Amino acid sequence: MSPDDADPDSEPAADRRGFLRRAAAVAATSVAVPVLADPRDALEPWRTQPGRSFSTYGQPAAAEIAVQRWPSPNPAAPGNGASWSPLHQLEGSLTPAGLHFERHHNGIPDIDPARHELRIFGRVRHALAYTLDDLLRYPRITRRCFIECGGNSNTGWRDKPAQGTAGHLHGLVSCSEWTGIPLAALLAEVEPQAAAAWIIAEGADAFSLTMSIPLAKAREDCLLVLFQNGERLRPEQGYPLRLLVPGWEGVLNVKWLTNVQISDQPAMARNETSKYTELLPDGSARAFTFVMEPKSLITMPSAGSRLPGPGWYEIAGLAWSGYGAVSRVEVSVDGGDTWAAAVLEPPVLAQAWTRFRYGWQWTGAEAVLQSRVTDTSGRVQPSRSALLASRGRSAYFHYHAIVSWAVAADGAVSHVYVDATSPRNELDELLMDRAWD
Ligand SMILES: Nc1nc2c(c(=O)[nH]1)N[C@H]1C(S)=C(S)[C@@H](COP(=O)(O)O)O[C@H]1N2
Ligand SMILES: [Mo]
Repeated sequence: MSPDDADPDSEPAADRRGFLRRAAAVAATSVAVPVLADPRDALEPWRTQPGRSFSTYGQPAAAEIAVQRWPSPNPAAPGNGASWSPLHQLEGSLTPAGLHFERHHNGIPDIDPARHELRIFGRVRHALAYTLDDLLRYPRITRRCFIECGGNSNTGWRDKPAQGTAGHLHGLVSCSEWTGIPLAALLAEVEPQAAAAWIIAEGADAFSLTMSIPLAKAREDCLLVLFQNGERLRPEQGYPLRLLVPGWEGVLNVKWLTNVQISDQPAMARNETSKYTELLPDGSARAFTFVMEPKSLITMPSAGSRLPGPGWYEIAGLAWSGYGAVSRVEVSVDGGDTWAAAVLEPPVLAQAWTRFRYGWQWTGAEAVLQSRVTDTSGRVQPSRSALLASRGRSAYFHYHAIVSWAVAADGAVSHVYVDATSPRNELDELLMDRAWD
């Protein structure tokens, strides 16, 4: 073979033999098996004929078809429920659009974008209506942001630890790259009056979700979203237009956005009176609990999986906070007795998911895995007993306590509570039919 024939991608044969020797040498500590024959000798059928041709819109590999959202088993009414994102089967810190969690109160409207309008009116100098074509002419920005339902993780309030996968228990949160128009740009056009203090956003679905948001937040960082992960919004996420309210409760992120009324007071609509208000232990009630607290959980390994045997594992998970960026994640493998810093994988952005990783040598003894996040505001994710003490037993929203996964001697991973006040390992079945907001 002349040097001219050399394929720049192939290693010389001598190096290849060296590689095989080295592979056999590391096999003692690796999870892989030693290579006994040259792997290039046997050709699989897919190497002997041309592959499938091109497609107009790509789909996941056939062998990955089981990676799916988990829809509410018992919708309370047509189109009222949720589908949980399979957090335990995903990697990185962005959610594929097709696996973004869903929460609708009355289904997904089939909106004709040519007839959809955004109207901004109320306490303004100029009430204005925008078509989609109008909106598509404005300058845009892109940012990563999580959206988390205020009811996410709320099986945690139950007396016994619900058994389910990380996605089934905590998957009403997702993180996307959103592109759209800063709401501030359109507010500058309509010119709110001096008395204006709130915006009241309304969706064009049959539920007409109506939510009040302080005008200061609307001006600060709210986004009129047109694109999600590079493509136009999915119908499930609010096509053709949704409001993004960074770091605040999911319900405020009004989908299929059509009306923005500028007001001097909040609407006191259903989801800010009969829902999203909670009695505290001292008898007072809290309302307008906008910001999502710092939260983290280990997604790998997590409940429902089984470690194949003692040895090396990478513990990995997700952390986020509505108050800013993640500043630290600690991992415990002994139920919270000792903690060690996890590695944060860039980018580490405000109000976005941060992936954390931690190397662990499992001896085969029982272990309890936990993660704990601190955010840039200094807030720390609480233990379950601390959260229960501050929020009482009437709480339903904003469960963000440390999550504990127990690893049994046979490698089986389950959900446990480790607080002194909770019965450890007394399992509850997973009943999620009313586990959203
Ligand atoms: N118009 C409208 N907007 C809506 C809802 C709805 O039912 N209708 N559900 C809200 C709730 S409770 C949440 S948690 C988020 C969920 O957003 P997603 O379905 O894109 O994940 O949308 C919010 N926006
Ligand atoms: Mo929600």
